[in-house]
Amino acid sequence: MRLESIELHHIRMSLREPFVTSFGITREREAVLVRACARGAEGWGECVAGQQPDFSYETTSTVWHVLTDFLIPAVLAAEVEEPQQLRRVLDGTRGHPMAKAGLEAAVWDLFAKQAGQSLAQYLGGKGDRVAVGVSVGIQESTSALLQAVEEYVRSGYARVKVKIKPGRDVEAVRALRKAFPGLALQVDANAGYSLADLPVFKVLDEFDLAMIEQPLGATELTDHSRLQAQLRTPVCLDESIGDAASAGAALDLGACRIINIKPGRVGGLGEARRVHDLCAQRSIPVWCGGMLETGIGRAANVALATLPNFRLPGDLSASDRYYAEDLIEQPFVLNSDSTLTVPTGPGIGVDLRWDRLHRSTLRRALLKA
Ligand code: NPQ
Ligand code: MG
Repeated sequence: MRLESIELHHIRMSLREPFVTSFGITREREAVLVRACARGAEGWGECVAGQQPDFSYETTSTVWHVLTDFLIPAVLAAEVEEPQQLRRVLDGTRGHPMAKAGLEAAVWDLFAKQAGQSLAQYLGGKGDRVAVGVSVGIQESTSALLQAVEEYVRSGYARVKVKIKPGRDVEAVRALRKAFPGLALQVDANAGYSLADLPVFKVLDEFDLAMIEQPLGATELTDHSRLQAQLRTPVCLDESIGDAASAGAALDLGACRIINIKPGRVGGLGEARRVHDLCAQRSIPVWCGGMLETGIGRAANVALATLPNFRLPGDLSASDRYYAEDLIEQPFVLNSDSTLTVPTGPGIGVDLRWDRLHRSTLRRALLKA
């Protein structure tokens, strides 16, 4: 089958509140949505690169450039019989995993719809709910953090991840652990520390955290293995894992005991499933990360998280965690057991709100075969 057209929408959405991490502050979320059309059906995907090259080197501008000039022309010229075949076409371009993942996701959605299956089924997942948690940004003060976490716990999140950065770590986590003794709690440093900060991690190691996510630089696999060797708490890698090969290397080195899987970071749902399968073979639990997705990207993540080795709660919060008005008809709502319900309709199983999409759109492009 040949794809007939691919459309891009560069959007900007207002976040309910700014999201602060060790790399910066995000007030509004930009993203590029991809629509792939063939034989009267359409699929949607979301490129999760942000406005700045901070979490990764990609931005909405690099995604736009690489998609319109290289990836989309290559895909429109190719015969595609199943989404896994896209890899060969996309690998003609080096890097740019978030651009590739958004395009690939649109094709997965399209093929699942044509097969009359939900994306979860089509990927080989099982179950009607996935366990979720919430990611809480760095707050003004420890008391503001306690209050924010209190509200999320009250609204039903059974697992809380808090962002840390140098100088905003030990005191905050100590206060949280004291206020919420039994809470499943974990921290995410977004690569903000170095091995010289070992004393900080030694203190954090005493707070019974579920994991410490990406403490050191993205390329510092060796230092992560030195750190993990000195901690009881599992290290989880996020930014360091770019594909199944780097996941294998990290595990060979003992750099982590848990892996966070984000389709955007590893170049697509196909590669995400390969990282999942590799970790399953090695008895390493995985969970699905989040990138402040709209309902489109969130729905694909929820489908992915139905694979069996997603054994820990994902950063797959309800739509209203980030957005007052999500882009989809059926926003994701938190169930009382700290889960989201997996959509059962064909493909990603959610429908776009065109009125909201139009209001959020900064620019559009349409490429035809
Ligand atoms: C993480 N996400 O796990 C990321 C970091 C993150 C939910 O904690 C714009 C683009 C803003 C990408 C904010 C969560 C972002 C972003 C945070 C990624 O490390
Ligand atoms: Mg992270």
